[in-house]
Amino acid sequence: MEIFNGIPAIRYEGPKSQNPLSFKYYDADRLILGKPMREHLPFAMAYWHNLCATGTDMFGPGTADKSFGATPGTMEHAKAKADAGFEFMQKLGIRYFCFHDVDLVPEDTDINVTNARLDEISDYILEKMAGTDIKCLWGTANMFSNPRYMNGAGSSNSADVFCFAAAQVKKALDITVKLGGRGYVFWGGREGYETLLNTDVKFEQENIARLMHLAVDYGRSIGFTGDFYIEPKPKEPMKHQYDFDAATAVGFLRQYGLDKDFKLNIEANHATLAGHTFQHDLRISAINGMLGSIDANTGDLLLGWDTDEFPYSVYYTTMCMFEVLKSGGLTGGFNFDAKTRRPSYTFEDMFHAFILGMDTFALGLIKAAALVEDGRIDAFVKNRYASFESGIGQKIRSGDVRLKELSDYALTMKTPALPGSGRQEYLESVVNQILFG
Ligand code: XUL
Ligand code: CO
Repeated sequence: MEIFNGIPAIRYEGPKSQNPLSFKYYDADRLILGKPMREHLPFAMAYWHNLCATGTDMFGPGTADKSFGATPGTMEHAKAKADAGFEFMQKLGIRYFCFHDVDLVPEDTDINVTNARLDEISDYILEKMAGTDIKCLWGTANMFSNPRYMNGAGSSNSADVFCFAAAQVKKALDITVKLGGRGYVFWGGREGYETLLNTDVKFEQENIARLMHLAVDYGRSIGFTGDFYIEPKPKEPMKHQYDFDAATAVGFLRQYGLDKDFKLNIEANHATLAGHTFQHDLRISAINGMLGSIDANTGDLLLGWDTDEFPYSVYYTTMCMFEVLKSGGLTGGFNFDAKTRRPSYTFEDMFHAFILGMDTFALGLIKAAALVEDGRIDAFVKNRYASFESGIGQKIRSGDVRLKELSDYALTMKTPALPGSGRQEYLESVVNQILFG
């Protein structure tokens, strides 16, 4: 039975098309730097926003009907959501999905019942996957909504709650492996604190690392060969979240010996909440060999919370794809962790949102490839550090020098020349020329 009646499969029609239900830039087979767009951009649907969220906010109930013809809270509804999701992905040509355990099925007060439901729905989803090219990008456990996690999961003060977190991680890993997931995410939803007056930060961080080690051991024992990811976020829901940003997460993973199994899942809106640009956190991840996957969305700098909007800024997606291309691509993908605005409550809006997101990333990819091919930016950066290519600079790089020698060198110079213009305005105009020229 068709759920999104009247909405056809979305096709590429080119930038001149005025058909709202068509791609203007995302042309799956088009080669960019020798690789088809579909391979550069493994897009994923976030089960939670697309199939579960109705637009509820602090001030009122949802506006969108996501019952898909079934009664919410039932297994019939869980299957209807899967039906809707697969029809949706197929109509858009999206090849991956991401899920939390509780997105798939209603949670029971008895975790054994919830787990049995997860077994049933994952059988059903496997059947739906067969004969399509749709795969699981990553799975995760929701360890932040249930009141038991009010003080965190791995970071909870309660050993019993820690065990529940372990049980959810174990089951979510089972389901991720069953569905062939490429990755497994830890977003530290409430892994943080409100006040130091009641918190042992060192103990909590060690416990989070313990939970992650246990997850890695279990995952590898059941044949999970993919990457584990931390998804950094500085605040919200907690005032202080431990995985503040990419740099913090890299340090944490190294400190606790988790860096061989983990990479980062960088979300644009989380990076800006941390006071960084999206591309900053991508770069920090990439230079540490930990750029794994991306939660593709955008925030609103005027609002300053996690608005999870569909990406619409070609400037930002260009900068993102510039980082991704230079890092050699993702092992994960681009998960639209994004939701339609509350007044965009119709099925058609769900399609418009994904068309917007996919086209914005496709255009960003095209422009980023043009920046790479143009070469002026990379050449400028390389040249900016040219003083380290020879002479004293080269000696510094080779480590073949002592502080006194550098001091003697400086003293004979008396005063150094200025370091050369950063040419920021010129470089920004190069970007504009590539974007709009
Ligand atoms: C919350 C967020 C999550 C994670 C998965 O801000 O981004 O949806 O992506 O738990
Ligand atoms: Co996210």
